[in-house]
Amino acid sequence: MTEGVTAVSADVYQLHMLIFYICCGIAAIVFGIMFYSIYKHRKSKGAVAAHFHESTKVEVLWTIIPVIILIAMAIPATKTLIAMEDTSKSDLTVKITGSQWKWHYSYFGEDVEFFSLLSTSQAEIDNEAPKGANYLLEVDQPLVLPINRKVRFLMTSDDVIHSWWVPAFAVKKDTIPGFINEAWTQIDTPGVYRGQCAELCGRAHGFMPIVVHAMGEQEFDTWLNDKKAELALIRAQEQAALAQVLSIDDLMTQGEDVYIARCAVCHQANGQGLAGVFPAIKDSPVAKGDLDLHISTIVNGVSGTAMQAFSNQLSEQEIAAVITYQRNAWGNDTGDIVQASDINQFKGAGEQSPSAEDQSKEAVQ
Ligand code: HEC
Ligand SMILES: [Cu+2]
Repeated sequence: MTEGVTAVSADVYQLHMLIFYICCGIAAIVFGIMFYSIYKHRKSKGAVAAHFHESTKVEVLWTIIPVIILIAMAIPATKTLIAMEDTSKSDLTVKITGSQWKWHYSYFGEDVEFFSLLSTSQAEIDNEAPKGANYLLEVDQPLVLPINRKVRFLMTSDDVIHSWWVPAFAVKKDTIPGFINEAWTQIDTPGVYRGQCAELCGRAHGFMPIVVHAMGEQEFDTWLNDKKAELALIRAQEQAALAQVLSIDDLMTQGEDVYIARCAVCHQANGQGLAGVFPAIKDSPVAKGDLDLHISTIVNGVSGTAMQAFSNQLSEQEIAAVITYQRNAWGNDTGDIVQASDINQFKGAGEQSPSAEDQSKEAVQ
């Protein structure tokens, strides 16, 4: 157990040690008396057992003493628990969304949001390269937080239950689909803190770590402004990409990158999926068949399955590239080329005609 870098984590640590020492004390007294009695009054010394029943004095004592000990432990424990739940008067709110298998961070009212994905290379995982110091505990984009400010977390999930756990903050909270949990932290020391998903959430549960960069307040403000500018630029580039027509080679290169980063965890790098769990893309009827169904599968996902909607996770350009890649890699060879504008058009058409969900709602009404 770590003392951590927040007031709450220090309290939790102290509480743990206090109760641990109380347990040790009780054990020493109880076992001490027991072993002493066994030794001192042993049969070989001619000890004769006393025959008596009911001693009100002793019974009252062995009820009252533990009750006092329990109350003495409950008071500090309750204080710490109440402090952990008190998310009021926060300076910054970050929404954390878990999904298979990555974290999404969104800074409230700041127009800054991004995904945070495992950055350990597949070669390290496959034992083909030496493992780095932060093996499976490193991400492409860490959560950045200021020190000395109260940060409130709102936690939810897109699919199954995950749990956001950073031991140094003593924050460990389940993220539950359709439900928002709250937690908070106020970090004392700048640094890099690592954690993991702590709820068994499927095949790549061990591959969705958490990394938090805690920095000085001014440094954080600068970072936030830079990030805003960076994201605005990316959005502008995405807008510009809608008008671009890329060659099949460019689409295949970009598509392969997107596929490896975002799809291979389920459908596998060789496109062959995992039998019975994740369908193969090689020779897939979807990847070789109707284009609209293929686009829809990625944009809208397949509801009720692990195939999530990538509409808000990838840009139109990235979706176009990965679809082109899937339709032409591994001998799929359809020769189809999909451009960002096609994806944009598909999304636009979807907005005009009522979706399947709306239709079913109407049917119910
Ligand atoms: C978390 C696991 C997961 C990830 C990540 C994932 N998929 Fe899927 N995908 C699935 C599952 C499960 C299905 C089967 C859905 C069903 O039952 O129809 C599927 C189905 C598909 C299909 C239809 C295949 C067929 O023959 O039925 C395509 C195409 C596809 N995914 C493309 C993608 C692309 C592109 C990406 C990355 C941008 C991706 N998937 C990422 C789990 C995943
Ligand atoms: Cu998880």
